[in-house]
Amino acid sequence: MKKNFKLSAVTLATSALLALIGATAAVAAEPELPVITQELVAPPQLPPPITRKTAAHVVVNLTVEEVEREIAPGTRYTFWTFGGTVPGKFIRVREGDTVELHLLNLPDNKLPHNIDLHAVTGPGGGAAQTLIAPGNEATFTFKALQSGLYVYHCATAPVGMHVANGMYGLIMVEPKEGMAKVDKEYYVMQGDFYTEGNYRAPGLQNFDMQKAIDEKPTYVVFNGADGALTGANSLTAKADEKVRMFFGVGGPNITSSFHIIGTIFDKVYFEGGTKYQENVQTTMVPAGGSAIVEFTPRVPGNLTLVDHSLTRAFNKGAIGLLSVAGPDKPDIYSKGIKKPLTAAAVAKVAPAPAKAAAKDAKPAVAAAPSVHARGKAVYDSNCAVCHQADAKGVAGVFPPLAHSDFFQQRPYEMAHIVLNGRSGTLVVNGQKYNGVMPAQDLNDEDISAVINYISVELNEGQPVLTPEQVRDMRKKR
Ligand code: HEC
Ligand SMILES: [Cu+2]
Repeated sequence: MKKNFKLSAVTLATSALLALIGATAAVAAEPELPVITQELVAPPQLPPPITRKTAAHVVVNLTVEEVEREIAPGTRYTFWTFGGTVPGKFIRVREGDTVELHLLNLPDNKLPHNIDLHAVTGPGGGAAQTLIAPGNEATFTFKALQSGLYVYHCATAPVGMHVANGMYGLIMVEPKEGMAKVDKEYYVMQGDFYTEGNYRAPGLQNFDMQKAIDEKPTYVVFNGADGALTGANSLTAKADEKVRMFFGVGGPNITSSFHIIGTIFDKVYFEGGTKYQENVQTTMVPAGGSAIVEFTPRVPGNLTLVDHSLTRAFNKGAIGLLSVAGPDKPDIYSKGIKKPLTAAAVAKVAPAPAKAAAKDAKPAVAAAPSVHARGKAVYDSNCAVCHQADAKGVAGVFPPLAHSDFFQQRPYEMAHIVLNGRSGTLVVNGQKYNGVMPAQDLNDEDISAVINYISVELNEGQPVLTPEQVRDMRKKR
């Protein structure tokens, strides 16, 4: 089986080479290919683009290392790695190259491991040839027949566990004509991790097989740790530089909705293949898959890498930063202005029902809906952040303002709370609260409008307050 594969690979390679080189076909067959040793660097860095125009015999020495290190600040985990890093060391070859892969399983490791490269044409992708116990070295060769960005991973049983512990990386098979020049290249992979303790629970955490089977990751992170690409580890670029990111998902389970907040991908070589889509916001990358994204930051500041399945980003670690340096460009991105709404501005954007009624009505009648609109605007921009957009609150944290028995008992007194803030215990609809509501910096009209809005629209009550009454309350304070 192995022999057959090798034979046919050589035949194919020879004909491919001849086809490529055409007239200058005096070029040698495989045994005479120049031998190059693959340079291995730690992610997010990777070997430079290939400049040679002919095939080579590339020797790759990958060492499996089982290492204990932080998965989050103060949380340790035992990773299994290709080359000591998660993701494993990036391999970069050229279409038509012969790759001689050496896998070393260090004597101090506890388990057998192997490698399956998706860039290989042949059953198992090298898994059988490289399955070795600690203290051994395995070697096999394959011809990189098809260009693309491919995932490699350990394929030793239980495979899901080996991958979940960090055993994956990327191999780029560059097309024969090479890749377009860019200013910066980065290497990022997303992976899901399953620990017995909760997210950021301190100490050494064991792998949790049941959580893995249930596909309920404790961590979803870039480059093997919460914070691997933030703070001092942030990626960097200058405005107007062309950035290429080789992005992969090791998994074992979770598909990424890969997005960078604050930029648009100029090009996405989706699924790591040879075609690209332009002007993309978010690209979906499956477990065991990849994408090459290219973009050009234009203005200074932080771009944020996320899995746009956002609780993974904000609650499981899938966040990275790319810090962009350069001068401000207000024509592309301005700093913006914020100011309170005036009654006239609100009247302009008053909802349709008011307009219909106002058509042939007297001004006095039209005033009520605009006050209502103002109350809603004040609510949306000042209260909704805590009491929620639907005013139902958050049980035990922020009391509801809609259907609040507390509010309904003395609605007019609620202006005191808005003016002065409130803390201490309080019971709304039978639920106890003990929070802090900060005093709201609003004028008399706004306070009257928001209280009347809450009373009429959210509690089936009457308007209860005029701006003058609020002004009097303010004086008494
Ligand atoms: C920063 C969060 C926050 C904001 C913003 C906020 N509130 Fe509150 N609010 C609270 C908390 C917390 C309580 C409960 C305080 C306590 O436990 O004593 C509360 C209580 C109240 C209550 C009494 C309880 C009830 O449910 O009837 C009213 C009325 C109220 N807020 C109105 C408002 C209005 C109107 C606004 C906007 C103008 C607003 N709040 C903005 C946090 C907030
Ligand atoms: Cu393994």
